[in-house]
Amino acid sequence: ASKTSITSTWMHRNSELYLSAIRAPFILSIREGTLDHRFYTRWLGQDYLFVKEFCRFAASVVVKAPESIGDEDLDILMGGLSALQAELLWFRSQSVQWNTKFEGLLKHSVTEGYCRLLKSLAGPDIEYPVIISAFWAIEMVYNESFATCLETDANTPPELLEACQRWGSKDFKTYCICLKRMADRALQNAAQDMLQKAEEYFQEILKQEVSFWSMSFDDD
Ligand code: HMH
Repeated sequence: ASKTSITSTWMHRNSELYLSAIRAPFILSIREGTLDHRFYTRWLGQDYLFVKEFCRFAASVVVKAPESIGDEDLDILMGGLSALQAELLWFRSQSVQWNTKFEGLLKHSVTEGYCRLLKSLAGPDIEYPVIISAFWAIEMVYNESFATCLETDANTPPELLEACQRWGSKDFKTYCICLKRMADRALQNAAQDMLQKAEEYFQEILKQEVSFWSMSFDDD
């Protein structure tokens, strides 16, 4: 008999927080076609700074992965690193398209806080089941968020479609589902205290995502 997976249990147990992370006013206003372009370029710059730290975090997932994960799972992780390289290039091309400079851009305190969380997850005291489930959570929030901007009744303006497709596409969803399976497989054999630690990080990630969207949507 198949049981509900651990990651699905977390989503149900933290549904209020989860919903606030994937239905942020920032995302809803893209979907409605009302997002102020200043907010988009602010998000763009801060997310670029975030993604540069996220590259180090993703590399740490590979470092922590046990040999037992198998070839397909290693391919998924390496595909993720490769996609991040393309993402860095995309951010830089967006900065040209939107006429906004990344040089000298400073991290907002919210970005700073989220990057600090990434660094602590990449640290030596964090085990693979904890970091692989954090990896899934971070990618899943962006997928679920941007996917709503691609629904048939969405009014997403054409100039924002590229961003929405980057994270909201079917391909990215498939990647997230693969990460979710990897997380659940790793968590299956984890002790109770590690499961609890992993769920606490899951909650912390959702809170950081809510703050990140709010920062992007706020008037200074
Ligand atoms: C803040 N969360 C944030 N930025 C991202 N680019 C992702 C998640 C997913 O890649």
